Amino acid sequence: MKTHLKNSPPIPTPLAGLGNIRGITGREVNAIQEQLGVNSTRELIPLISNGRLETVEGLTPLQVKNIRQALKLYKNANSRYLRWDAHLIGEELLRAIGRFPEVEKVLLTGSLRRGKDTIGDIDILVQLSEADRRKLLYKIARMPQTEGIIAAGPHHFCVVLRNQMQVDIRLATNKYFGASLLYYTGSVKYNTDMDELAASKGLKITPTGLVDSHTGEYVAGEKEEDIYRKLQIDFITPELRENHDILNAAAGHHVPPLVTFNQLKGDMQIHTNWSDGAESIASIAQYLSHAFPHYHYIVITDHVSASRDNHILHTEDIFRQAAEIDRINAAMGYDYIKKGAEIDIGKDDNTTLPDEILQQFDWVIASIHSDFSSDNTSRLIKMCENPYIHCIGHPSGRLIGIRNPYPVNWDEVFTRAAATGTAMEINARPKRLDLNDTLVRQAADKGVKIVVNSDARNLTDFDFVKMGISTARRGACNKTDILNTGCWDEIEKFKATKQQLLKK
Ligand code: DGT
Ligand code: CA
Ligand code: CA
Ligand code: ZN
Repeated sequence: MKTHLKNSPPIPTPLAGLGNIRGITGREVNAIQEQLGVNSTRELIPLISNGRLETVEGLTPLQVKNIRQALKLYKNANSRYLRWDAHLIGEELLRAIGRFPEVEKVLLTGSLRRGKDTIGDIDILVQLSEADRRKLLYKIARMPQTEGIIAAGPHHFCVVLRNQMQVDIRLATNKYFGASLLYYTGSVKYNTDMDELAASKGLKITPTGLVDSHTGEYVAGEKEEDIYRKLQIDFITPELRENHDILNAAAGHHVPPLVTFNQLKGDMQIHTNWSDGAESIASIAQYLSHAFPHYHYIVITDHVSASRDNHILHTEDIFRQAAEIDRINAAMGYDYIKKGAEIDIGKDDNTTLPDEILQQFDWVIASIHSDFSSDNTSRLIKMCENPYIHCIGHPSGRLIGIRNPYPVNWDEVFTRAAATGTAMEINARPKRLDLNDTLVRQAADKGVKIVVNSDARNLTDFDFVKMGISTARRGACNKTDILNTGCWDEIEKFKATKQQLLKK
């Protein structure tokens, strides 16, 4: 039975799932629905580019621009997965498939192996004998993760998982495992460039081997390295395969050495239950000293503010927190835990805490947590010029699939950061990965030091740092580009240099 409340306006039928699209108001939805006859989210996506959005009366050009932006983000978020989510599922599949006795080797390929921020589908390469392929197909079909097999050929199974993720499983024998690994790691552009290089040497790269382009005779293919050797170029690590100049560097034998996770000496952005984290300082210290034994130090950086908001450490409490850190360090026998803070960058380009307070900390990160649409260049530069701020947190402000980065003149910001000795963060939270690979490279080229942090709120978050390291590697960073590969003495030196630079 339908009833209408007296005097209230008719309630429009909501578009299916439309409540989920961030950045489009109910009023805008109604206008679009009434005037364009659009009735589902699916029908909204073409409006990004078909010009019909512009014909809707009552929408200003700015509104149209914002709606288009929101739809683009929505479309991307719903067609690609965050790398972290795909990584967890990919690793689970590797363990499951690797346990089948006929499987000789199994690895991730595609964008997941290259370490992209977002992943379209999971690609897996399995080595086993040709005789065992049918058996493997049956076993994969019966895995608890599998919903169904979409396609199965002699070299390839396409699987849909119960979570609706798609997985391409390619099959190879030992003879051409390396060739398949190279081919299915991609990217497509990289494969085309490699093809050109091979052609110039009378060779051709195929998933079943590097072959002579005239006779088709097999030349190499067991290992990726064998193929690079035959092409007379340096091996190119998967994270660098989307880099424009990498083939030239490989031909000239100057592929840069890249930073590794084991080189990290500490995590420099950690939240505890003093602000918005879930864990106590003691349990974090106990966990990290066992699970990440190569860390020499960790920096506790709760949100600190003079306001009394929830989930923020009030300035009156920083001394109590410091005393707790001292107690735990004393029990551990050395200064493992450093006293840091993450502070907000104010709207007026100022810090939200006075210098007298900032000076109390071993490490201060300044981050933008408000005003995400204006140009934030001057806010970031102002932070670089403060002698007590050491690092800019999640500098671009993007949230993958949710919010685009705010406008910033990066050239100016990185120039000032380098001149003032201010570090830039790679915040490794899966939705952030901020700075991204390209900006990291741009910063490092200017001489800006990069800090890779988990920004953890829970014990399981500390592993995010591994994704942050991939981003650094995609940005071609080596150990010296990353500040937290240094021991604490080097961090103190970095801070002292900043003081010196600002005195000049
Ligand atoms: P994604 O899935 O969108 O995150 O990105 P990828 O790179 O994983 O792309 P995907 O899954 O379509 O294919 C995996 C790799 O297989 C790709 O990076 C390179 C290789 N590949 C796929 N299609 C082609 C093609 O048409 N030509 C060449 N040369 N390689 C291809
Ligand atoms: Ca893929
Ligand atoms: Ca694929
Ligand atoms: Zn933050």
